[in-house]
Amino acid sequence: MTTTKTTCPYCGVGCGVLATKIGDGKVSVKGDPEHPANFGKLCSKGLTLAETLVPQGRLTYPMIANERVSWDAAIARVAEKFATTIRDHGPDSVAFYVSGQLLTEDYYVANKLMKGFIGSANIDTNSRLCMASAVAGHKRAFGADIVPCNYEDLEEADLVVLVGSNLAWCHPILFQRLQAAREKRGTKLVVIDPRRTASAEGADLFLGITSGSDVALFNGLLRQLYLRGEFDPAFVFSHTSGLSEALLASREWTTEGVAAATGLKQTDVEAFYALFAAHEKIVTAFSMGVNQSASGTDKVNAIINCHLLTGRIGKAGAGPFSITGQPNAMGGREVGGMANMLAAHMDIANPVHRDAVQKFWASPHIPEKEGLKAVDMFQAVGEDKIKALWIMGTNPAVSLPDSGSIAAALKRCDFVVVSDVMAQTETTQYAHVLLPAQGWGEKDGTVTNSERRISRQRSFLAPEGEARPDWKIICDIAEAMGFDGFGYEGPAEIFAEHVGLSEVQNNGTRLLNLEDWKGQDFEALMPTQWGGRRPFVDGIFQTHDGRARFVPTLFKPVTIDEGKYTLNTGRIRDQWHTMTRTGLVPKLFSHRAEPYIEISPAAATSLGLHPADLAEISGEHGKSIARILITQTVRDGDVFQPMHWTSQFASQALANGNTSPAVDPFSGQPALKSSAVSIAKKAIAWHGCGIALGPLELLTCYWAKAPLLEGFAFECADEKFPADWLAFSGSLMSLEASEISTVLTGDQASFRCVARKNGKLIFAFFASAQPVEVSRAWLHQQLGSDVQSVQVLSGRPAAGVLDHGPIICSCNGVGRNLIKRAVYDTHGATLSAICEKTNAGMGCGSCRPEVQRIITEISATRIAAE
Ligand SMILES: Nc1nc2c(c(=O)[nH]1)N[C@H]1C(S)=C(S)[C@@H](COP(=O)(O)OP(=O)(O)OC[C@H]3O[C@@H](n4cnc5c(=O)[nH]c(N)nc54)[C@H](O)[C@@H]3O)O[C@H]1N2
Ligand SMILES: Nc1nc2c(c(=O)[nH]1)N[C@H]1C(S)=C(S)[C@@H](COP(=O)(O)OP(=O)(O)OC[C@H]3O[C@@H](n4cnc5c(=O)[nH]c(N)nc54)[C@H](O)[C@@H]3O)O[C@H]1N2
Ligand code: SF4
Ligand SMILES: [Mo]
Repeated sequence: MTTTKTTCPYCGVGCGVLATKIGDGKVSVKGDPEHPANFGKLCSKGLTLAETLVPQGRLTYPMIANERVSWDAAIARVAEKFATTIRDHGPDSVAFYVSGQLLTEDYYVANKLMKGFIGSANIDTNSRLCMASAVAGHKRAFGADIVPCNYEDLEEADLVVLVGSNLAWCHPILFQRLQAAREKRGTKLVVIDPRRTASAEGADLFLGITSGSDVALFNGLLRQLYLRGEFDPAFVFSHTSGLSEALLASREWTTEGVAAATGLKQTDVEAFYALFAAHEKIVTAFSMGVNQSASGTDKVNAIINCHLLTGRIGKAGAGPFSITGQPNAMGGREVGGMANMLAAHMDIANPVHRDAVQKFWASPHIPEKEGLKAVDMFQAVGEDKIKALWIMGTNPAVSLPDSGSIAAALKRCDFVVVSDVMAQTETTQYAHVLLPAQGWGEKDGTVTNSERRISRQRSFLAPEGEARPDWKIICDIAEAMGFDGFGYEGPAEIFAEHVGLSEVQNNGTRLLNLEDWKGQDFEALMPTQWGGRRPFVDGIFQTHDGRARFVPTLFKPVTIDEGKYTLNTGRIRDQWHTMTRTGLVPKLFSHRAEPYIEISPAAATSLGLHPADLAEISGEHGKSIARILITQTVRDGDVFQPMHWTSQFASQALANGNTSPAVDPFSGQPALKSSAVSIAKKAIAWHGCGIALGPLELLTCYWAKAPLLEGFAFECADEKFPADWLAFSGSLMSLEASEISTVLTGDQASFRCVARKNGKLIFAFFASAQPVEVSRAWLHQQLGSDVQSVQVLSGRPAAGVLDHGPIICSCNGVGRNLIKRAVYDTHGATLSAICEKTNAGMGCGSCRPEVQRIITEISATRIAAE
């Protein structure tokens, strides 16, 4: 058995993974105890990586117009079409749309090809939807895109402020490090989010602000700190400039005004300001609730301003910490893979930089102006200004705002090339040419995590079918277009070139200098941070005068018309983006199996919505359908819809069908967290749910499906009753049954059907006029078993057997009811005791905040009752 040290391909924590082949082509995966990001731990997504290493659904050979072709033919076709388009319409008539999930080497050559050889800056990336505001904010304040913090800072801080970050679900291993530190040294935690997320469970202060009002809150903080003299005059004097302008911009933000703008209680605002004033070591960690906003860049700078004023930067346990989303969001920025960057932190606008990069590449061109940013790029595609588009490692038909217009643009485009690991995605369906890329475990290269740590992703599997590494595909096409400089042997050579470029024209002017990597054995690279242990430790920034800049920031409220709701979107604990990989893992559906939308009790009442109703969510241009989840965790005017579901798993669930393409003026990042939508109850005659072995196609009605170990679980609903329930059930069954039992009650309004084959349960279906009340977690486990049909027809376990209820812990399959019972049974039990007793939270630990919430809720009702 050989074990390979590699890095998790999901989030920006960048956990080290040990992958071992255990025979039969199977792989086992565990956390690398030596990796400094995770010290051996993995979250639910990392732990189930092995289950994604399956041939199912993979794109295994190149295709042109949906026909299998050879690599030579595919490469020739793409090269020829790009070359003729450039010849006929100029270099700006083509574009690449790439991804923070590419490796640094892939990204490097894609950028080199577009900027140096095609001669356009039309290369942008899904990082535009993710990190662009942080990048713009860093550049405005520090003169360069530098994240000044390390993970240990979260452990060394006395106060951690999470702004627009659901760290518990989106960066679970970092959250666990923070929780461990809190237990050890009592770190205070403030969470600022319009939703009371899992990250807010157990926080010292939760600020449930109005969507988009962060600038007001931090401008008010700046003003208060200044007025109270709680700042570091020596640091401000020696290392910054622009304070007076920033203070001027924040002068109107009295605590009262802040309370009004943010919808917070004045006492809560004051409590936050007092906490911030009282602690020296403060980390403000921020993520998409900050970046994905029409004032995203100002939000970033409003936060940084407060750290500059107090000199809380470049010190242990202190700093503004932008948490990156994708595994290589940071690496992509290092190689300049965005339309407004050059490479190696050099600037398009700087002629010296342009000249240096062009010489280094020995390239025929170097663009003098920025290219199109993601939203504008797709608009240009829709307007036929971009005629050839190559998409790599991202699924824009799902993930860009106003996805209807993205689909229309792709449909209209003359030539769409898609490199992906999967054959069928919302985006691959528009491809004229499909290029099979190697996935995680096959490909080889480097990624950089949120704390600037470069780690290796190493290959330990033979590629599936004819899949090739992304860098190789890009280089082959570059060569076929007649360009020199792409004849690399492998990623090591590309990485070495990237290292070399980081030194060009540097002389200490750019912190991104990779000289320490020079001459190192690529195979043996250890996870190492660039920029040293602590950027800005000397108070020197990368502006021309070495001073950091205060930026005056402007509060722009999110305005939503009367009667509409603010659509907030984001992530759930166990799914990754558009589900192309986590969608292969049954366990990862046990926590949330159906697209849903969170709404407050008051809003639900005013809309006549009841628990588990279906709602129609309508944006300016689109519509989606989701199950209603009534919860106190969202504000009355807000709804929250996960971004994950696609047409692979539900009939009409694209959250981005409803989002608006409005962008931040500085970063071009879309405001994905605050679109105006209408919500209405969907008129439904009947609701259904069930399980089925074998493939499942539900075409005619509302549906959602989730994979089980074998077969699927499904939900469905329709406006009209089917003519014949038995015939309808039969249409869902893909296996021939040997025994069918049914119960029909109440004048057709309620129907239950169970089918077996050779004594095994192969199908169950429940329908009724109201949302179906059966124990799903129990039902899902019965598929393929020899459970009695009468028991299944009852929809729940036998009397005396506990119905686990909805699954909270997906690692160990522990449901809510079991946890509740344990809490009732043991008055005053601690989180650890409940976890040990129920086995919840004993796998990856990501569900512990939810277990804690159950304990807290029950304790609260107990206290009320006592
Ligand atoms: N499980 C899981 N983890 C992931 C991913 C995944 O798909 N699944 N994706 C990865 C990627 S690429 C990214 S970018 C990260 C994202 O990580 P996060 O940014 O933590 O995740 P999100 O759920 O997008 O949004 C965070 C929070 O912002 C809040 N928010 C919305 N509007 C505002 C606002 O105006 N102000 C404030 N203060 N908060 C607001 C939302 O309510 C939400 O709780 O996660 C990474 N990790
Ligand atoms: N409404 C809303 N929309 C959002 C967000 C939000 O919070 N709300 N968040 C935004 C953010 S922060 C992000 S990062 C984006 C993410 O959105 P996307 O990037 O569109 O989502 P993924 O599902 O990660 O898409 C990755 C694609 O690359 C493929 N792939 C995986 N590995 C490889 C590889 O090695 N090579 C190649 N060539 N392909 C590969 C996968 O099969 C998949 O099709 O979504 C954005 N969209
Ligand atoms: S926290 Fe989870 S998803 Fe993120 S890198 Fe670690 S194991 Fe992977
Ligand atoms: Mo992201």
